[in-house]
Amino acid sequence: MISQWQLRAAFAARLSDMYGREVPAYTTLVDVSREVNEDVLRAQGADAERLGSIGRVTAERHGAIRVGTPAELAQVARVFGALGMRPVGFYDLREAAASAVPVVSTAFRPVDREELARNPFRVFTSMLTPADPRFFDADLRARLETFLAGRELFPPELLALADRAEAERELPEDDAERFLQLAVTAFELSTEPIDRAWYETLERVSAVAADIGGVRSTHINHLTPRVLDIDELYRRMTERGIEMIDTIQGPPRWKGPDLLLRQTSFRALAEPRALRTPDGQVTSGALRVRFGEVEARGIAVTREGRALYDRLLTLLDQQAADRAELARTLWTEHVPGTERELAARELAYFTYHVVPDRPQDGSRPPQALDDLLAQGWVRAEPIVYEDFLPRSAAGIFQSNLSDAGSRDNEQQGAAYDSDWLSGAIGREVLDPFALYERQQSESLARVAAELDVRLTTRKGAA
Ligand code: OOG
Ligand code: NI
Repeated sequence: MISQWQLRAAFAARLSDMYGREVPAYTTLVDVSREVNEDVLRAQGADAERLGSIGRVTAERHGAIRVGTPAELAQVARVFGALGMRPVGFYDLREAAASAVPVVSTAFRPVDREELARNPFRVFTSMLTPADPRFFDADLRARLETFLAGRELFPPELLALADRAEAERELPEDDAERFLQLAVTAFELSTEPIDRAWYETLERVSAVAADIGGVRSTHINHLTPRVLDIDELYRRMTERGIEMIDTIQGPPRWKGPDLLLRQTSFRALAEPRALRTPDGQVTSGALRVRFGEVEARGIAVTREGRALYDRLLTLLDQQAADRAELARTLWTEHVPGTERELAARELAYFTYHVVPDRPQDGSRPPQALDDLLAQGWVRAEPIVYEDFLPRSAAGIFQSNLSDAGSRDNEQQGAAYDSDWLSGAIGREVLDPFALYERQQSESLARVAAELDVRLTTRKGAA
């Protein structure tokens, strides 16, 4: 029997092989990431593994896919459900991007600590919003919805196998093999000729809309390795002559702990695609949609920590000066520079563990978490951020569009939120903060039980 996490790991590995054949620059990105990670590990030793073992980090990938309708998203949820991945978080990129990015997104990922440690594969999944009149008028919306309703992204056999794997949490070897083949194929770039006139109609609104609704299948848009020093990665890729987008999205490089997520990418490459012209001829054209992204992950922040991050971004937006320099200054001024202080001010999430060789002089442990930490009874381990950032995602989308597209901001946008998405796909879209919070409070409960104390934190009882 092949268990869900084995299916997930195998799927991620096969997708990586396929994407490497499709987009060779991705293989370069993976190679350079591995080199950087090895160098960081050599230079920093155990510290380099504070946010994940080198085994996890080396295998770690996130993918990005884009679909057209709630029905398609519900099918995606079944395929990833088979791999033990659940929808987490709601990202509205229509609001986060200045240019036309008419999608809302969630991320499918494992949620349990052990599952994440086994294989943390996640997929940022975006869904087109044809009902949003800022992008699509009534006529285009109707044509788009008809087109989307007439295509099939996932064969019924794949969905049936997925449902079985989700219900039974494993598959017999032969079925697992079949499932993996069908699942990987579903995300392969199709060779079917694209209706050029239709694609161009959508492209005038948004290149993202064309990539999703202009073709009869879906494909992996990018696959992202994790790197331990993204500034160094950026430098080495540039040195190799690969054109990177001009920024690293997310928090700045600074002296304090790594927080949240930093991402950058190389520019989308022209790929040959078959196009059908209005007179029915098939010609060979080229489309630039798929790119290579890389990320560095930091500590998960609490709601308060996130509010602070968003506030600093707003401050940054108000300035025209050198953003990178200013971001560093703002962070140094406003963000605590140590894990201890981040934890004490409840800005970031940690798990707490009783130190096995704690003082054994017969003294009773204190009740305050601060004291337990200071006196060496308990240590704190940072919880890694497993999710995404809407502004960064919008920046990544945007920096890879050659044209801003068109949007009519006079129109009232169609409303979508996390609850809507849950209803549309028939599964609860989970709140990432609640997931981190639970990990932290479970660890505190274990500490309290092991030491037999009534724990107090700065804000009161734990
Ligand atoms: C997704 C862009 C956002 C990320 O990691 O934030 C993204 C897409 O291009 O489909 O990949
Ligand atoms: Ni991505």
